[in-house]
Amino acid sequence: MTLPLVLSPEVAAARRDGAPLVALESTIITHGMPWPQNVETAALVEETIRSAGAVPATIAIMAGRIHVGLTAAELEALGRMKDVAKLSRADLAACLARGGNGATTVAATMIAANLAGIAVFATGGVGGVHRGAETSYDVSADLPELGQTPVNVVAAGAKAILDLPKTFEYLETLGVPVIAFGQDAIPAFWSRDSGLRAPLRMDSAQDIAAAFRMRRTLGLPGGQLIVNPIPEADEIPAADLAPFIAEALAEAEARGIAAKEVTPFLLQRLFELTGGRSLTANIALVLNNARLGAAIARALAA
Ligand code: PSU
Ligand code: MN
Repeated sequence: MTLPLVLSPEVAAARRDGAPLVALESTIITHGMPWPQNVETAALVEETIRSAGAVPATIAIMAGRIHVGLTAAELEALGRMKDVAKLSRADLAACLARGGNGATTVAATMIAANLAGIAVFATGGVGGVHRGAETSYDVSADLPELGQTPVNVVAAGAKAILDLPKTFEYLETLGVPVIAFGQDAIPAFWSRDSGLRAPLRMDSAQDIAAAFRMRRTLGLPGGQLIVNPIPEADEIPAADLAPFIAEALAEAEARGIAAKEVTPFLLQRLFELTGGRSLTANIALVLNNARLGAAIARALAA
C-alpha cells in the first residue's frame, strides 16, 4: 500500500531543494475561528511564512488523501464547509481508508508533517488537560503526540479553558521539552504570562534548532513545544477573559458537551462572548507564531 500523501507543487519543490518548510493545521480553520476570518487568517499566515523565507504547508484530508499544501481555492472551500470532521490521531486512518474529508488537529497535523518530512509546525494554541480531567479524563491527544512525533510545534501556550498546570505537568511526564521563547514564563495564549515558570527558555531560533537536532542524535522520540508569547500590543489581560471562560465552561457542562466537541464548543462560545476582541488577539498571535516557525525552519535547514 502506498502512502496517501499529496504534496502541492510549492511544497514538493521546497522538499526537493531542501528549503525550509512550516506545516499549518486545518482544525484552526474549520473549528477554531469563524468564517471569513478563518480563511483570511489562513492566507495571511501563509504569506507571513513566505515573507519570512520559508514555505507554508497547510495540511488537510481531502477525498482520502493527506494534502500537504493547499491552493487558495482549497483553503477557501475548507473554510466555508459546515460540519467538517475534526481528525485527531484516532480518526486519521479510518477517514483516509473511507476516502473521506476532514480537518487535522495538532496531533494529526504533526503525524502528517512528519510523513512529509516537515519538522516545524506553527499554530495558535495546543490542546491540553481539560479542567475537571480528574473526573472526565479529558486529555487532548495533542499531548502524547508531542511525546512521540518529532515535530517542533510553535504555539502561544494553551487557552485558559484548560487546566494549565496539569497540562504542563503532563508534558513533563511525557518528556516533552516546553521552551518559552524570549521570556521565563509560560505564556497563556491571549496573555503573555500564565504565572507558570517555563522549564526551558530560549532566545533564538538557532538554539531551538540545535536542541531539536540533539534530541535526534540521542535517539529520543517526540517533538518540542515552543511557547511564544503574544505581542504586547495585542495582549488581553487574563482577568478580562476569566468571566467569559467561566461562562463557556458552565454552558458546556450544562449541555453535556463531551469528547471531541468540548474544545470546538468552548472556542466558539468564547468568540461569541468576547465579540471581536479575542479573535483579533488570536490572529495576531498566530501570525507571530508563523514568523517564529519560519525562523526555526530556516535554522534547521541551514
Ligand atoms: N486550541 C485553540 N485553538 C484550536 C484548537 C485548540 O486555542 O483551534 C484545536 C487544535 O486543532 C487542537 C484541537 O489540536 O483543537 C484540540 O482538540 P481536543 O482538545 O479535542 O484534542
Ligand atoms: Mn478531548
